[in-house]
Amino acid sequence: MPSKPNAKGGTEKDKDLQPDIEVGADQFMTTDQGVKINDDQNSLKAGDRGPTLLEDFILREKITHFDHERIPERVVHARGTAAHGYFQVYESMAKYTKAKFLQDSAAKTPVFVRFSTVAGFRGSTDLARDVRGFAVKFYTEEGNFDLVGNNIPVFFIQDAIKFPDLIHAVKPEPHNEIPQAASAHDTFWDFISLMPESMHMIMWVMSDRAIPRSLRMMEGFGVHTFRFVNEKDEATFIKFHWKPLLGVHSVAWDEALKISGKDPDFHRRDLYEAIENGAFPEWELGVQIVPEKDEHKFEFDLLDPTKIIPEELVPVQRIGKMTLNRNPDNFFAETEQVAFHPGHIVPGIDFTNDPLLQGRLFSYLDTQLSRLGSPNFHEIPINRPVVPVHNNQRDGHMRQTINKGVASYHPNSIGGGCPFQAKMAEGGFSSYGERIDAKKIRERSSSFFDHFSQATLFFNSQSEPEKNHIIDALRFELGKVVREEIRERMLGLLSKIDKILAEKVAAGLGLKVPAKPIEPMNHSMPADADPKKYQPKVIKSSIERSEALSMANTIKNTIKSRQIAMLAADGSDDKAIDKMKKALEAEGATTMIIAPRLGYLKTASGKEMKIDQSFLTSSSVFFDAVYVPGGASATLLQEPDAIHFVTEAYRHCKAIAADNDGVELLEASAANSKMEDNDNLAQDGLILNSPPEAFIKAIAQHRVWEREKLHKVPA
Ligand code: HDD
Repeated sequence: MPSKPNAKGGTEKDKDLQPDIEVGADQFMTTDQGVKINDDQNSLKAGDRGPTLLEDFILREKITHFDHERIPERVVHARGTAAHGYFQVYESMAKYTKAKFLQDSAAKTPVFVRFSTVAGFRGSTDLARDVRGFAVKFYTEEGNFDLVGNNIPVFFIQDAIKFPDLIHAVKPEPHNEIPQAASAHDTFWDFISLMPESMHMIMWVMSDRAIPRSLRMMEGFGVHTFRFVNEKDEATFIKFHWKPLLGVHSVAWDEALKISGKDPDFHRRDLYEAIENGAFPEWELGVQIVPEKDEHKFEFDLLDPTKIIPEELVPVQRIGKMTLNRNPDNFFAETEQVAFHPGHIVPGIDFTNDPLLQGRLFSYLDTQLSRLGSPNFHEIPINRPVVPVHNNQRDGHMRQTINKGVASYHPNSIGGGCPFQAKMAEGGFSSYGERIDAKKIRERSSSFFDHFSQATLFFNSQSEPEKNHIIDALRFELGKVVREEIRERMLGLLSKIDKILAEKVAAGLGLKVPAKPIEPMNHSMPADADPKKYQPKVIKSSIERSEALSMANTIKNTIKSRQIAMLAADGSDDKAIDKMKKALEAEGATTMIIAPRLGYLKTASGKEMKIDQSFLTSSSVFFDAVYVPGGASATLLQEPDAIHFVTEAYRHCKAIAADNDGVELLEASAANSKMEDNDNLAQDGLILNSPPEAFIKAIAQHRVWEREKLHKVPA
């Protein structure tokens, strides 16, 4: 059976990790050989001022280990953070799949999830404009299943052979290693401008999806079409989705830039603290199911990873829930050493011929060999399955398993034929018997040649503020490109998505949209190809808008785990603070007192109140909303940082509440412009002298993006 929580509420995987956990508390310090150390302060010397002796095995061991502490970072997705948890299916999916972890709604399957950015190095900022990796390792009773996805449902390229080109283009440029964790440079846009197949993904990456508010507030996607296979060996096509129960939310670009400087670990910290505070992030697993007979029913190819299946065509069925409830004990041992691989599947799940997926099936095992240094990386505690492993793989660097017996081959008679193969009825994996009758050919199917219709669908599905953010992002990114011909090529491609989009971007760049995109438009073609045959196909999508594509339509009924700043100083109204704090915390939010200095403040009723952060150590960009109680306006108005705090929160479209003379701080800030000529301030997220409920409602809206119409960020 899959794991049931053990006595301490842990999963099978938690139990499996127990023997490898080391705690030094109340223990003697030892060498790696277990010898107790008497002096860890001084090396062994010939006389107290003499040379250090080579004989000092304690010194040598310690320094040697230190010298080898680093391993290569991931070539992509180097920057990441992870958490443990479990997955539970809502009801049996036996009709579609025999995968055991999708059968029993009482069973909890342990998971380990790593979120990441793609382009930046290990130490880069969390808030870079980038795709987020969303990799889930399910430790099932039939072995590990890895769903190695992203927070964007499509990809830049259609064939894995282009992946090294894509990554070389986006990584810092090779001559000067600039810029870090950014796509806003010539090599990236040079490549993209020659690859029209990337246009759909570009729309997503230029949207606010690429700057999430929190890793807990983003969707996840398996991207490729996979297969479910049931007991009768019947297959269906599947797209995997993760839907966050907190909704899908992002920060503003100006915020992202500021957070990158003020707290580059913002997402990592947010995930860690949410879990420590018991606000466990949750996602529902969704699937879009397409019967095999419908494979060719769509105006796009199911095997093309640059396409979604719009939810209007095939709804997403929510089949289970994942909860992340435990932080790793050791970043290196777990988060750094975890090794995902889309090729790790279990009976009941299978691949399709998506050429991007097929290439990935080679890459992951290969990259782990150089990153983790040995074919035995599956034995590292975080990677090993919760079921026993028996096979004839032997030896290699760092082998942990002590295989008994002399027969390390199959068939054998000496070992009684063991380990033996499992029949399918015994859970043996057998690949789905897809019929293939084909000529070997190095080509791309013409069914992959529509590069614009879904880019247009995405753009059309966005709210006005979201569209403006895409335009701003493109102006920024292309504005950082030095070579003008690259900008012009991009404007040509953008005009194929939406004329107004292209014109607005062009205006920001001081350019005109070229009358005709530069031909041939597609450089991703074989040397001998006829360019005419490789031109993108123009298809009009049967769907003009898709609600699910806009974050404006996401869940906005909760403030769980949101961070609220309360600006206070000596004299602040403690009763108002307590009332607001209680109401916000009852809804699952976290509050912090921010004041001109650290220490304690004296409240209106003479009490001492602990200050959590000062204006110097904190910033409005770390918070979702701001509250200014009455009582201390005279002091706060003397603090330019307090006024700036409110101005910035206002310009970043956040909910702001104030009571009594606290309102004066808003009047001294950028919010004042709105207050002069607006009698429906609550709609604008400004909650004055109102009960906490009104503030809670406003915070749940996440942002009042409409504010940008009048007053754009930056603050
Ligand atoms: Fe990949 C890592 C997701 C295309 C080659 N990839 C990696 C990770 C994620 C993805 C989430 C980080 C896993 C972790 O946290 O350790 N990759 C994707 C998605 C793709 C995709 C959703 C397209 C749909 N990737 C892709 C292609 C190739 C690779 C086409 C190569 C042909 N990816 C790798 C890799 C990495 C990797 C080089 C680097 C580190 C690692 O594998 O473990 O093998």
